[in-house]
Amino acid sequence: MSNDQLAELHLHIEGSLEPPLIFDLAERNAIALPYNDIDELRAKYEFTDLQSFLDLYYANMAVLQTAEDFADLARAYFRRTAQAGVTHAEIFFDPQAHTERGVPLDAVVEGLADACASSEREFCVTSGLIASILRDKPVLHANQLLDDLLAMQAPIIGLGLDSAEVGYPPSLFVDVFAKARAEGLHVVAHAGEEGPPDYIWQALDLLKVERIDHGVRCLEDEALVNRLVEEQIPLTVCPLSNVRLKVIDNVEQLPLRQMLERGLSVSINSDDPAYFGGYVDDNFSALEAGMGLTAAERKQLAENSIRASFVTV
Ligand code: ES4
Ligand code: ZN
Repeated sequence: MSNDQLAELHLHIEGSLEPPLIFDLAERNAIALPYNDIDELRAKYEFTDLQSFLDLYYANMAVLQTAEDFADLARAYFRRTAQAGVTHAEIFFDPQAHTERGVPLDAVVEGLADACASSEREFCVTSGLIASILRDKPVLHANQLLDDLLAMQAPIIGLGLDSAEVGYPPSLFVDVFAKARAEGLHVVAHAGEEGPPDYIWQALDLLKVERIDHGVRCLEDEALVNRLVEEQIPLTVCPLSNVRLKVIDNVEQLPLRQMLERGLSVSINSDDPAYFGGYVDDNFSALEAGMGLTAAERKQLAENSIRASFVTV
């Protein structure tokens, strides 16, 4: 692996929807926004916890209507993440957040897949799509979503689990994850962001996930840390996200050095860059400023990201 390879493994494409694009798409689709201008919208970007962010994140998606909108969204992400030094991206999307608004699943998938193909040529970023289940919606909807994706032979590499965590344990989704695995999809889940270490155990033992998204609360459970180290289960950590959602007070509080020294396979990711103060490069800069991240640590994190990726590039 060359030193200049870097993968982003934890990125919600809808979380890369920047305020200027929200206004452009609102105009294109004749959608009335409840804000007069970008500054008024930006004033809403103060979050107290995960749910306060999710409320705005889902509301802003109203402007995403057509395959072209999804393609424009993803192309803007690829352009920016290429500048950040990312060479490979495994991208979450939230199909239920769109189908429940009446947007056809194939418009979402077609737009995103088009952008993935054109961006590989234009920006030299390889990619894969991971459909993510909204865990705070009925389990039946998750089963239906997977069936629909399989029926349309959607070009996805995996299945994920996101949205409001506490109260929606991985155990609810055993059947849909078993089916996804049987169909040859990779499986990952958000766990241990706001939820307890037990949710990480469940994601591993019940859903048999290959990576944990966030997972920072694993440090509360020594036996769990041992397991994650032994099996080299990757943790896709998102420092600026954790700060903006008040999981931690500042990036210095993230025990990243301790995690690396302990042998955990950690990578650095932007999660929802339009909402949390930046892309992967901004996350690395914050770590350099906040905890004096060294060049060797940075190299280790980049190597971890490539090793943890699903697509051989
Ligand atoms: C998310 Cl930060 C975060 N956590 C859980 N679900 C999400 N969906 C988009 N961003
Ligand atoms: Zn996330």
